[in-house]
Amino acid sequence: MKNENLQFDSKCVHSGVGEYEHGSVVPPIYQTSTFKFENAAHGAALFKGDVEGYIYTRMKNPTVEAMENAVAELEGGHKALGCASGMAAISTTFTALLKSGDHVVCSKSVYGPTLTLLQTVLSKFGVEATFVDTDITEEIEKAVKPNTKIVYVESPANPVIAITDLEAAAKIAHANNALFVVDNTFMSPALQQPLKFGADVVVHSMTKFLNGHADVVGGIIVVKNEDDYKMMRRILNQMGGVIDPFNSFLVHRGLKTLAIRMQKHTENAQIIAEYLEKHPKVKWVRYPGLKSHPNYEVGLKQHSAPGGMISFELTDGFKAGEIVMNNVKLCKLAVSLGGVETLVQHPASMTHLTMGEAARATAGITEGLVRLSVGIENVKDLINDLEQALVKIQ
Ligand code: LCS
Repeated sequence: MKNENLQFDSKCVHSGVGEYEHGSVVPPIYQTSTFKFENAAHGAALFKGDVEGYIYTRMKNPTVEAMENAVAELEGGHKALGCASGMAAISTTFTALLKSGDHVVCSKSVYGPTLTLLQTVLSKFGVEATFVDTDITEEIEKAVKPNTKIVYVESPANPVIAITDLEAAAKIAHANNALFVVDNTFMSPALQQPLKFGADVVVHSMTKFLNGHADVVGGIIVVKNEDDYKMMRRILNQMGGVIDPFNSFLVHRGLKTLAIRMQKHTENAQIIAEYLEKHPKVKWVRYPGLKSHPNYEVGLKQHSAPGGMISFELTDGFKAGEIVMNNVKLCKLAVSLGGVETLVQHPASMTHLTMGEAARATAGITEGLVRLSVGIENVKDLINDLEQALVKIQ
């Protein structure tokens, strides 16, 4: 049976899996840096591209390729390129698609290092960026210029959970001959597939939901056609930020439970978001599953469920945030997200520290904002833990 005829949860289990020696049901880990040629002519033919095969793991490796094929299939893309981290995927994408004199329209609220990459590294090579609230579609329209080559968004965005209308953003990008690139880390293809809404390239930090077990750092770029794939593969090979076979194996293993994990993350997060929204110590909650989310209706068009990420602001700002973070016991105080365990963090002093206070303020990252990556524990235990921490606020 062809995988394309399968439902998404079945695809999670079977994508990227082929036939292996000894009847192994999972792809073996080809933990090798290089591959032996049959003879000189075979080596030459491989380098010329006249025959299919493996040369060197930075260029191509069967374990990495199996995982890449799985993610490409789940995102509905043509092919994918495994990278050493989410930032390697993002920096490789920008390097491959931009040249000096080009302009990028980017969400104000994105993962801090993505913003600083554009501001401090790519700017050195003559790339200019404008940061806008992409969840307000007109802001994208206003920011686009004749030299805009990429419209770049995270939706929902890290950490304010802003939702951009993907279809509308894609239309604006394409009307201006620009590409639309989406970081789909917060939703994963189990809940949102941006290529269906017009994205040209999808990137992920696989460190998060795709792997799902907080034991891998990895990234991926998903593309729509063979020409883009070949061009990106060349750049990734030259930049060198590839993922290794063992981490690819772990991600591929994690993918098998992606659908069921995302379902449980969502179930728990919805209950917790509703609990927080009613809590007297909580000023506001941002969660795509709450009607109070300003782009709740946009979310319904493009994701099948609201996911596992919540942001909230405590009534007493920074100090109260500190009390909650120092008192949670089951929820771990740690950055990163998307693992089976619930993590809590404070963006202003952690993930978004490097942006600086002014950029945080314009991105809506208030000093008392707390971000919760809801895990798959029993939700009663999570609420008990949050409650005993919240009551400590005077
Ligand atoms: N994109 C998003 C949306 C992210 O949240 C992150 C990391 C990245 C890209 C970069 O991925 P990495 O290179 O770490 O694999 N986000 C983190 C966070 O919120 N806390 O720690 C890392």
